[in-house]
Amino acid sequence: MDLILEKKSVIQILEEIAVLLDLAGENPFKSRAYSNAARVLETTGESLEELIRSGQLGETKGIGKALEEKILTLAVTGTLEYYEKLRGQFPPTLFDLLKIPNLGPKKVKTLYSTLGIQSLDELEKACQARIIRALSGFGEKTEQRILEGIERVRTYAARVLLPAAESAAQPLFESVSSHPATLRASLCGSLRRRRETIKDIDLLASSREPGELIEAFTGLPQVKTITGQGSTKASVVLENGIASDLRVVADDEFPFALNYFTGSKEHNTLMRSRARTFGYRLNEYALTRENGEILSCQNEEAIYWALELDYIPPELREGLHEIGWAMNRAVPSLIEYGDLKGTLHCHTRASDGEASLEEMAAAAGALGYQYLGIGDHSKAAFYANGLDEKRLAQQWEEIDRYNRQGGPVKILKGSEVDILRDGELDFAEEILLECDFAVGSVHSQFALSEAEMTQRLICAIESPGITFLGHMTGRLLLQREPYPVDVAKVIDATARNGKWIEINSNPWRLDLDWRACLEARDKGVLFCINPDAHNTAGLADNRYGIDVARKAGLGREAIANTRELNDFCQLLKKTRPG
Ligand code: DGT
Ligand code: CA
Ligand code: ZN
Repeated sequence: MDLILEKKSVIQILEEIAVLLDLAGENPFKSRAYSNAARVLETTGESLEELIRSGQLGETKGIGKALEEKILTLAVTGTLEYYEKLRGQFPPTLFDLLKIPNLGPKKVKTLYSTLGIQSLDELEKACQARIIRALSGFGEKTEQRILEGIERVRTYAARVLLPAAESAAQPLFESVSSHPATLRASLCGSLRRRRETIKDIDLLASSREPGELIEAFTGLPQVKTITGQGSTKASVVLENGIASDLRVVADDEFPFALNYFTGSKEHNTLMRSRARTFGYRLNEYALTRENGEILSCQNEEAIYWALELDYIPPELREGLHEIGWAMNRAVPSLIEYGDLKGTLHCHTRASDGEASLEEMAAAAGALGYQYLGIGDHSKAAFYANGLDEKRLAQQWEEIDRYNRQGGPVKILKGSEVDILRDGELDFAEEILLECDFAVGSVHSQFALSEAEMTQRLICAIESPGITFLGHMTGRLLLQREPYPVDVAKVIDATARNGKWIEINSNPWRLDLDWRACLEARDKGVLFCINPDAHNTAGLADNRYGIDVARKAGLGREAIANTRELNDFCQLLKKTRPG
């Protein structure tokens, strides 16, 4: 049987139907049936094809006859009249309101049915006119929070995650750099600095025939609309909605333009004032002496050297410590993409992962890793099919068997154990101490005060069995702000207890943030870069974690998992008492 929609899309539509039913003011049981069904599909290990082919779909707990039919229709035809009709009842811009934090379908329905509010702009105006606070169930505080939420939705919508920008940029860069009229080409801007989110793709090239390059760029198949076109610059919007600029300069200007358009703006400001201390003028075209004489620079390195600075890698150019480092010949030597010897915090099919132990291990081996730490969820994470003590013990047997047979990597036993509301852990201490490592993570009860959340995390990191906290601040980039927590205090507690800090490489998380890492390193804390992978492809996300470490200014020595297996295991033991 050929399915038009994959499981993921079916789940998404079921969830959307649940929201639409809430918006329509239907009986809450109805919408809960759809969100339950979505959950069930999400957590079952079996593929949608298998479920349908074996006739098990309708038998599955939480999926009745009516739902079975709808799921079948969706999967096979790609559409569902019931869903389309529901959707058609509301203006499409109304769904933007649901992206505002803490504004659920019920409140959106009130806004729509009592005031006819259909869009973010209309809601913003109503808030500014102080109309919203008068609605029942709202109030002055809610009104204020909605205004802040609208701001956030707009910022989120204006940016994309690094991997999305990277894969959109790759073909553009290849086309430009391989064009016969191109002398040199580079990515610039936030993408070259490896920022976690990106507004637009900045490209730079040098050429003797800029017009030809501009023509070729605007004519690329990925380009949807041309928003600006001159003789040396073009701005476009790509099919996927991301904007991109190409600038073309003369080849002797290339290093200066590269430096300027890589930024950041803050770094540029510091570079210009550094130039002024020598009586020079620096801009995007040249470095000039007071008498107008031009200092030629063949490449970017030469610009830094002309200003008596060490070369500064793009990742560090955020206007923080880098100029001071470069003046003192103290630019750190950063961890490189190939430096990891293994990784921890990966999931398998035992909880909410998609691959088996063996498949994950084989994929880790293919990346050149020597060890792979499995950290499936614990029982409190029931929605992720978390393991109880018995299933954990079974997994350990499986791991022992694997390690005895000898595969490409050594598998380390671990757990991603839920941190409960009060900071207690979901497994007893002796179980955690039997693991090779344990990740403590918050997956529920986010709405605590900063003091409570900080205490909760400190309590967890003080537990002898814990190696590090998973995704310490809980943020989801462009989706969810971090929970309120005093990161400095948690880092202090981590240092005091000889524990590590995770750099979670999942591109939605990149948590701990690079801005907070240096302070932790200076307190002597070690880091571990982990993909939090839920399938074999996810292991490769570690490159984004390495970007974070590089932006933080971390070298190989600060990262525990740059060590060979034996040294790494020694370090792991040091996180434990005794
Ligand atoms: P983004 O696009 O928000 O992800 O971040 P960037 O850094 O790519 O920013 P963008 O695209 O606006 O500009 C690219 C670079 O051009 C920026 O990193 C530094 C330089 N630049 C842009 N505007 C200014 C400015 O007003 N002053 C200075 N000094 N540099 C600027
Ligand atoms: Ca940019
Ligand atoms: Zn996790």
